Amino acid sequence: MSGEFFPGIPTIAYEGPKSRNPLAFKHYNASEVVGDKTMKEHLRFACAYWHTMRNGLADPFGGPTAERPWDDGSDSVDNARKRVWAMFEFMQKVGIDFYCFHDRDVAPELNDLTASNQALDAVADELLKAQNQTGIKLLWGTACLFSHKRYNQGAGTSPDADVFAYAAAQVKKALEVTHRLGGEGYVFWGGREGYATLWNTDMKRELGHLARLLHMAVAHKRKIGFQGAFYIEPKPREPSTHQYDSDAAACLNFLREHGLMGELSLNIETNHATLAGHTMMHELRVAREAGALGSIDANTGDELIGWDTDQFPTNIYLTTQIMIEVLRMGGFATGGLNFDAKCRRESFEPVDLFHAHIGGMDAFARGLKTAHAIIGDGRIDAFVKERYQSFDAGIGARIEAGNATLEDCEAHILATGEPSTRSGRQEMLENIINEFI
Ligand code: XLS
Ligand code: NI
Ligand code: NI
Repeated sequence: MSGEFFPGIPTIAYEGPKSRNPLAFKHYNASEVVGDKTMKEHLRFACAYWHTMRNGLADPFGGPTAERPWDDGSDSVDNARKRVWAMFEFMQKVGIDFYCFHDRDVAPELNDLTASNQALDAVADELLKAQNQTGIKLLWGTACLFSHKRYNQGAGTSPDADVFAYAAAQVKKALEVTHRLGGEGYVFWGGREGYATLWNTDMKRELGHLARLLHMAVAHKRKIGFQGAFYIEPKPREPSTHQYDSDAAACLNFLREHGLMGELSLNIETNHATLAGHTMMHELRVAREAGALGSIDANTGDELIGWDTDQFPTNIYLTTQIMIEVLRMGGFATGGLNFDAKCRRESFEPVDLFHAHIGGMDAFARGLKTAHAIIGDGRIDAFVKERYQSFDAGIGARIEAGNATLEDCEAHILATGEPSTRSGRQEMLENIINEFI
């Protein structure tokens, strides 16, 4: 492939921790083996089409700043086709093997559904060509059900059945295109599936409709033979006051209530965890322990700004915690680490896309190695195991097995007296973690 879009920027190489070259990896060494797999196989990085190619970097106080010389700014299909090659040149140079997109990132929304679908097909032809030429694959696709004016009061949860039907038609097409491109997954992020005020909202009906949309998608998936995974992505608010998929626990409850458990797993995003008032590790743990951790949107938020600022992850504690949860679930199956992240408005040059992704990849390489070392060391796991050992025998084992009654517990305490509790040792454990970072 020619270096037409990012001239002067080489393919990014691993140069090791002593390198001072900003356009090199210091820690991410794709072929290096950590445990049973290479870094590349563990991390399964993906690049987000919407941020990398389509985000002009505007904020609520100012317009776009991003310089993207290959983009003529038009909504033409030709411009959309050209962007495909800029995206793939970028991914090849930075060494990322997967990408993710919304229907409306890759192709323009035109006058009606037929024209929009045709545009999407035309760009999909180009994407397929680029995939075949480079070996880059689609991690997941999705439909944008939140930008167009018609979705101002939601898509699957709109009070208007015609809007629901439009959203369903868009999901149908996006799913078919994802299937055609060999996508390994498909994401449902309920961009505006929530409410601005309860005074105009029938919450029960809206939630029922959202479940119908997902059941329709599951049925269509079977019909067309799409083998990829379905994910639901929690986010508590923004743009709505409340979004129904507010966190991992709420999503799991929704899936269980509507008979969708097993059909969808979760795509957990760091900045959304922050907005929900949780740590990323909490969200991942909740999803993993329900057997429903599917994929990750790897970004981070600014703790001082209450928005989904979608920054690149550079914090080693964060990436370590994430990789501990990923390793404990036995690694990704169809999922991966999708950089759902954008450069800052101040970082508007094309080369900044490289610095951003290099930083995220290096941070995750360190997180992977650190997590692997912590698990291998075993002190944390041994501590946790020991902490619960009173449930391994005696009254504890009977409680866990469901063989103890309130009377049994009373009899036990009458015989043994006041329990002697032990320290949780939080500080000691935090010190152990710091030995590895
Ligand atoms: C927005 C979401 C979005 C999803 C895909 O906050 O993170 O980008 O990942 O629709
Ligand atoms: Ni996301
Ligand atoms: Ni987000």
